[in-house]
Amino acid sequence: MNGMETKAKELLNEALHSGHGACPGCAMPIILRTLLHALGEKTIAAITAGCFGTISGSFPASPIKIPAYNTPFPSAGAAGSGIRAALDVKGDTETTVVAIAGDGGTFDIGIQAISGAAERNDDYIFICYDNEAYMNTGIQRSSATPWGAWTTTTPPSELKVQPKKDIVQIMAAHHIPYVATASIAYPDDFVRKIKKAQKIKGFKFIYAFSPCPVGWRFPSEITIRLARLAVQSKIFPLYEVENGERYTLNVQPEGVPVSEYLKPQGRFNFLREGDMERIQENVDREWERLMRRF
Ligand SMILES: Cc1ncc(C[n+]2csc(CCOP(=O)(O)OP(=O)(O)O)c2C)c(N)n1
Ligand SMILES: [Mg+2]
Repeated sequence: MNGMETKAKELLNEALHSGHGACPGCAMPIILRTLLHALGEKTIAAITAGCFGTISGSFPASPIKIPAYNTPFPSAGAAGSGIRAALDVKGDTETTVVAIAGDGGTFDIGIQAISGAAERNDDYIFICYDNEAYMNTGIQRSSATPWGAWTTTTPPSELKVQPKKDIVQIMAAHHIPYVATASIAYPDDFVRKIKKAQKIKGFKFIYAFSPCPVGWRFPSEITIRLARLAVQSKIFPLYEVENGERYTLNVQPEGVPVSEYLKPQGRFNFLREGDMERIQENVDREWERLMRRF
């Protein structure tokens, strides 16, 4: 085989092909590619309405190699449980089931089915990709939108005043075998967590940070840098929680000022005097609260 043929074969072996519907600079194709690489092709996905649904394609055209079921907005949790149950009836214990939903489909409308699946300890992986708003329908705020952010439903005169919901603690409080946060800026850590989750029996929750150039108003070439700054400024800590009690910190942040992460994003252009300091104090307080659990 010559070099071209080898390259072509490699591309055909990719579980995510080009031609997906993501915007330039979107974190999701990177999340999806990482996920599919780590899980392998013996995987079935349930994907909610949201940007991920458009990226993974509309029937009959799909850029992903694995079978995927597009679910209604609230139903990724229920679909994951159902697919697992159907495979169990068929005696198929080999296939990995993964349910994928955005912050809206997880924190908000999807939470009851996810909580139910977690409580029953259904055997599949749930991935929440958090782009901190309802992006697919036009950047409306969700309960994952951070304090002080602009969205189309939190205009400059009424920026978000509620803090972000702490979904990791909510899921850890279900005492499921595995909860982990993940970032595309730390791909080895991301892959390790997916592979680890795949080996554990029961309900696994992986929470992936997903910067969105369109909704957060930043240039598409700095997606990975922002993802890294979120970790290094302690805004998005990388850690694992096993059985609701065993905490492991995976990356020790440098403690970069939050302003370095916030300033490149137009959604934070409307912060008033003193707001930046207020966000910094809040991040420091949350970090100390989290560290007490380790
Ligand atoms: C019951 C219901 N309400 C509203 C919608 C419209 N809708 C489709 S996707 C979406 C937002 C999804 O937000 P999120 O889960 O954060 O995913 P993102 O679009 O950000 O990727 C909404 C409101 C719907 N499909 N079903
Ligand atoms: Mg979203």
